[in-house]
Amino acid sequence: MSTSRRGAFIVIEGLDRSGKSTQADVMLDRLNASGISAKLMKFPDRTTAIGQMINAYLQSKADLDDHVIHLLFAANRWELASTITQTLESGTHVLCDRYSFSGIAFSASKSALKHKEAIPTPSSSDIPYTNPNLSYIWCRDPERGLPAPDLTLFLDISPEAASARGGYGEERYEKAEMQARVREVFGQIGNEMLSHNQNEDRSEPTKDGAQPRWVVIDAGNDKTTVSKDMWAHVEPLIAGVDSPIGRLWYSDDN
Ligand code: FDM
Ligand code: MG
Repeated sequence: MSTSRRGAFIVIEGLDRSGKSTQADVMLDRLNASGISAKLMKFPDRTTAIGQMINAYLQSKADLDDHVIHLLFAANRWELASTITQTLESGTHVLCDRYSFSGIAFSASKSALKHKEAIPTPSSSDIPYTNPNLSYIWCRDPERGLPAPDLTLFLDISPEAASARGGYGEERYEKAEMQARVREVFGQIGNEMLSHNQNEDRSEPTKDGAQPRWVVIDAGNDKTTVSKDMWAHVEPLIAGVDSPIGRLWYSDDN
């Protein structure tokens, strides 16, 4: 790889039990087996002091206000943002299991969604909202300016198919109703990102600074098919990236 090229920042997103962690491991092995330098990161990173607070919340050992836990998840990314940037600049690819999109989707799912018409799955609209203050925009704001992924692979699976994979665990958000709502917000994020996919020149930030590459992968398929589908989007990036690292939802004028 030429020294002027940086690593690619690849995020894997999706509901619980969509296969993110499995697929991230498969991809890391594949890259490393080809002698390509790649680092796997995961959010929440439960090893830091902030991560331990998040862990206690998720395991219901601590109760926190919905705004507070949202900001802790975002802070957990900000405390590792320089590690991401430095790793990419050293020429190593970063694979990331969950990122800002989970941060928005899980918190905003506690609130009513403003743009209902943009949401593809109205299935859980009868579920009461627990916190009307966590608007989509409020949830997105603390993520603004974080290193932007070059590619986000959204592993899409219905909550029904996900729970058929052995059920959810014991953690706070691992409930079918919440997962259905989270999928709706992921749909809204996907629409927002896909609307930028028209912009072919990815070296230029889009109007609101979002990096547009968002790809939906059918995660209901078998493991090998999913890996293959994901790889088709990753392969063009493994020679490295020429453009500077973008910033999420960021532009100079706001
Ligand atoms: N989660 C994850 C959030 O609510 N916000 C975030 O910013 C992130 C990264 O934490 F339910 C939720 C998603 C999931 C829980 O994640 C723990 P893992 O991937 O299961 O550890
Ligand atoms: Mg989990």
